Amino acid sequence: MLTRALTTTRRSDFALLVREGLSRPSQKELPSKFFYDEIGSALFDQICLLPEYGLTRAEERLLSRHAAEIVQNLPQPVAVAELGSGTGKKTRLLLEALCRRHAVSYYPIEISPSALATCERELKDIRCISIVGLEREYLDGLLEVAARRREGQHLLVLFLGSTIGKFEGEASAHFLRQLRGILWEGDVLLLGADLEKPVDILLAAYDDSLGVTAAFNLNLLARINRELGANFDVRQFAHQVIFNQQTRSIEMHLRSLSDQTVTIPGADLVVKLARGETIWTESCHKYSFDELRTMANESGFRPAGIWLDPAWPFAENLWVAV
Ligand code: AVI
Repeated sequence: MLTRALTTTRRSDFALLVREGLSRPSQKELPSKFFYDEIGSALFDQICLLPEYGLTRAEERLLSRHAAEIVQNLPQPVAVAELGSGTGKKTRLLLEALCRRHAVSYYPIEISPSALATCERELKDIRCISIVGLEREYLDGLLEVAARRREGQHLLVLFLGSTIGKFEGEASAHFLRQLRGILWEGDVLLLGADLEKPVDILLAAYDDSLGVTAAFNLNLLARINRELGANFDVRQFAHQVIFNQQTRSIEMHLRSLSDQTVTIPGADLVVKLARGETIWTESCHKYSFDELRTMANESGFRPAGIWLDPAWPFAENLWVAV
C-alpha cells in the first residue's frame, strides 16, 4: 500500500482570517475550520464519545448497517475523495465494503495536518487501498483528485458528519454547485446530514455537562495565543450555545466576561471586546427532508438513496451528479 501526503501549509491564511473576523464592527467571527489543530482534533474525538452528542454514533450505525447496500449503488470503478479526513472508523466501513469489488485509491482532503495523520494511521492497514492525503481546502483538493482520475474512473465524494451544516444559508447551495462543477455526470456524493430534532436535545449536544465542547470552542482562542502570539485570557470567555430558529442552526459563540483588550501580534491587531459581546465561532445547520431534496436538485444532483437512523435523526444521502 502506498501512503503519501501532499502538503501546502498556508499559515498566513490563519492570521488573515483571524484579523478579518475580529476587526468586524458588528458581530465578530472566527472560522470554525480553525478548531482542528492537534488539541482541537483530540477534543473533537472526545465530543464524538459524549452521551449528549449522538451525531457521530448515528452515522457510524448507518454505515455499519448499510455500507454494502450503499456500495451496490455506486458506479465502478470509483476512486474515493473525502472532504475532511473524518474519523477513520466511519470511512473504514465504506472502504472495506468497496474493497470487496476492486482496489481503491482514497484521497482524504483536510487542512489540519494532525487530522490527516490520524486518518492515515487509522486506515493504513486496509490492504487494498492506496492513500494519498491532500492538505488542502476541500474544493482545491477535489480539483486535484479529479485531475488525477483515470479514463473511465468515477469519483465517490464523501462529505460525512454533517459538515455541510457549517455553511450558512445560500453558502451551502453555492458550495454544492461548485463541488458538482468538478464532477462528471454519474459521479456520486455521499452526504451525511443531521436532521431537525427537539431544541433541548440539540442544546445539550453542543453544551455537554463535562464541558468538552466548551474546551473545544475555547481552544480556538488558546490556538491564537500559541500560533499568533496573542494574549487572550481564556478564562475571561464563556462557551455559549443558542439555537437560531430562523436559520434552523445551532450557533456556538465565545462570550466575553469583561471589558477587555487583546493584542494579536501575528495578525497585527488589537481587539477591544465589551462585557457580554460574543465572537461567533460555528454554525451547525439541522436539515429537513424537503430541504435536502431541494438542495440536491438545485445543485445538479439526483437523490438516489437515503438511509436514516431511528435513534438519532440523521440522514446518509446518496446523490448522483446529473
Ligand atoms: C464537524 N461538525 C459537523 C460538528 C457539528 O456537529 O456541527 C462540529 C461540532 N461542533 C461542536 N460539536 C461538534
